[in-house]
Amino acid sequence: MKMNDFRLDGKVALVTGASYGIGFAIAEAYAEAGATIVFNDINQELVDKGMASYQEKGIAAHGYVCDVTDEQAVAGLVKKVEEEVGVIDILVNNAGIIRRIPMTEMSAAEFRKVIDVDLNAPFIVSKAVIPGMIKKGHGKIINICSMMSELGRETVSAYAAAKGGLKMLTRNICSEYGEHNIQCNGIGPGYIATPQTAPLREKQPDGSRHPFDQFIISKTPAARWGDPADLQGPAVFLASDASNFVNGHILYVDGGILAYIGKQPQ
Ligand code: NAP
Ligand code: GCO
Repeated sequence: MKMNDFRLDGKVALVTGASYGIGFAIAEAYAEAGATIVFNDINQELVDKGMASYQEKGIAAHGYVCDVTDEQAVAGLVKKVEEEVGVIDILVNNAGIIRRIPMTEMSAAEFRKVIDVDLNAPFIVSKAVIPGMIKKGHGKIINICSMMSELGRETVSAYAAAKGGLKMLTRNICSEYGEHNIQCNGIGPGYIATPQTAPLREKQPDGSRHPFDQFIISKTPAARWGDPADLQGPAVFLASDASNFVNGHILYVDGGILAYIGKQPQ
């Protein structure tokens, strides 16, 4: 093994939904490792916001507006990227939403929307980039899974169903395209401080921590929320030649949550 195996020089990386949050952090690390960054988001305002953030970091990213649930739009995005930037070597299916609603109060439309973004879209985008990867003779697909790929909790039925499905889609892409030197793995972040989890960390009127915030601290051996930067090293590893024989694996980056029953009463 050479330390260069962890580099991404000469690679084109598409990170979906990467104007901010986890996607942005992963793209930033990929740029640091030498990759050319391509990202999309759902509207021009977010893409512009993302472009400004990348420029602030000295990253010459390529940003595109594209709804990842729209198969035609995704096909058009991949074609445009191939024409303007190059064939995609690394895909991170990061774009995602969550709806926290008790199942019996959730409409089928709300359930379908979460499944559409968090599960159907990774299928759609992966299907669009795999042919180019086969032609190139290599490819890396990284699906951003979740604790909810393994565990349930109240109010996140659609999200857990989607992220559980994404774990198995990861394993199936591995099974179907491994012979083309395409590795498909997942990253399962623990509880990470981003806009998506901001409601779970809101200070209470009396200035105390949100009950869920306290709950997560008690369930995490690291006794802290994760930062998007905690995901950068694992994401670079799974996008690099250093992981060419790692396939179909979900790498949990959770501070130990999945290994821990929770802080016992003192
Ligand atoms: P976030 O802050 O909500 O960012 C998600 C990004 O995806 C946003 O830019 C969002 O745009 C974009 N997006 C949503 N729907 C889209 C669509 N149809 N087409 C294109 N872009 C779309 O989330 P995050 O916390 O960074 O999470 C990123 C990924 O990690 C998600 O898949 C999430 O499920 C997963 N994850 C998060 C955590 C955590 O604790 N934060 C833990 C485990 C897994 P909008 O701003 O318009 O919504
Ligand atoms: C929630 C949180 C989690 C995190 C993440 C944990 O409401 O439980 O949003 O789902 O986003 O998926 O891994």
